[in-house]
Amino acid sequence: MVMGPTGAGKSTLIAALCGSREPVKKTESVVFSDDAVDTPGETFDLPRLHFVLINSAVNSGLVLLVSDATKPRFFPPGFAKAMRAPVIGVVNKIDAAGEKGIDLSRRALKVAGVKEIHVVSGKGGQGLEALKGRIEEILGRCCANER
Ligand SMILES: Nc1nc2c(ncn2[C@@H]2O[C@H](COP(=O)(O)OP(=O)(O)O)[C@@H](O)[C@H]2O)c(=O)[nH]1
Ligand SMILES: [Mg+2]
Repeated sequence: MVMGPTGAGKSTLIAALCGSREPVKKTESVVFSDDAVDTPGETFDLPRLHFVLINSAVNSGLVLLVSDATKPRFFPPGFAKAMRAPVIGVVNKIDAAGEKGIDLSRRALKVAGVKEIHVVSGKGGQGLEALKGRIEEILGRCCANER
């Protein structure tokens, strides 16, 4: 399951990890597919909707918490600890971010209680192989079908 602020690149990241060529559209609801559970950023941006994320994640084996390094924002302290599944932090959009943004994103994820952090670009492809390897280690697979 993938969660994080609106526009952080969550849907683009799922498409890149799973080799989808479909154009990425705005995510209007929690979308359960064979590959992953994608979530609208609004469920993250509005703290009163955090229960949606926590409930939707109960059957997930892994949560990716995505931070946009071009627009780093702090997460609620300890947010990751509300999840039953292990949480991997993803610093995204490093193709377009500077060192400072990447560093702030890392710090934001740490404040959220995340221990393991991957630094990637869903669009440019940097870091995706390593992230995919970790997902496979934890879940036994990354995507439903390698396309
Ligand atoms: N530069 C850059 N832009 C990205 C990256 N990933 C996504 N975007 C752009 O960020 C915007 C939001 O992406 P989307 O995947 O819909 O974000 P979501 O709301 O988190 O699902 C789109 O305009 C994407 O093209 C990335 O790795 N680098
Ligand atoms: Mg989306």
